[in-house]
Amino acid sequence: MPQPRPILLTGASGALGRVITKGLAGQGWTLRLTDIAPFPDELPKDASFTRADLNDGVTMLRLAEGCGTILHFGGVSVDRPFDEVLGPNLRGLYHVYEAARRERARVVFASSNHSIGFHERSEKLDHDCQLRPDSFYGLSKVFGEMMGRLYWDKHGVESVLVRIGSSFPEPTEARMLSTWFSYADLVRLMQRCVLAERTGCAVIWGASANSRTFWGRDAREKLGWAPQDSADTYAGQLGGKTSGNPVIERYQGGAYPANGYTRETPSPARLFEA
Ligand code: 15L
Repeated sequence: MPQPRPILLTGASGALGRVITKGLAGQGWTLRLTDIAPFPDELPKDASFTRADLNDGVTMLRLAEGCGTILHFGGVSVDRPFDEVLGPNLRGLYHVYEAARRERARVVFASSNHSIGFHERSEKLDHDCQLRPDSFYGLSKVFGEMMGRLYWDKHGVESVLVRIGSSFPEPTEARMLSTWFSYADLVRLMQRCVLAERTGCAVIWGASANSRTFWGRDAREKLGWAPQDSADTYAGQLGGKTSGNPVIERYQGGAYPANGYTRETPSPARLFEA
């Protein structure tokens, strides 16, 4: 059996990076971990860690040498001003894709629901819906998804673009009854992303099997993945846990669309305005 090619994981020291490291350790893969922050856990036997900035393209190329998959979870992961997002999420992403092109590696990109966050909660979206970012952070995820598209169309670099909902140990408010993505479902998805024969450029809704979901069709069959957990069991305790802010409650992205919002607060009569 040929040795599987190593996996490069960016953002390894972040919450999801740590979960993925733990989930993929001990399964026969060599893990190359990187982050701008130190790795806070004990390093698994089959992993190495390099502290690096995504802005450093030379180091990213070196880290990706020989890798078959790059799980790209690095960069700014919350709503921040444009200047803070620019380096890690745009230039850094370019470095990741250039490395993938050179190594003929597949990229799994941690996109976000904030790439479509200005869709109304009453809408049910498929993977090919219009992108409607709700923040500069969300806009950087749109950029990332389009980067994946460009590198597939132009260079045949495969991407799995995972629009992550809310990946936390458990849902904590009513919106997450729709958006929650359990850690176990996330890890199982990563395993399929690494193992799948062919993915092309695929969009996946990164959410558990929540019956209140905002999201419909995607490319999961291609990966052989289906979520097994659900936020439904939390409905009784979280159903009433809403914000009271009409902008937050109107849009799928929750607090992000409302942050810095300067349009008139919507009245019910305007709820379905395009
Ligand atoms: C995200 O993209 C963020 O990384 C995370 O902190 C949450 O805000 C999540 O989206 C969400 O929408 O719940």
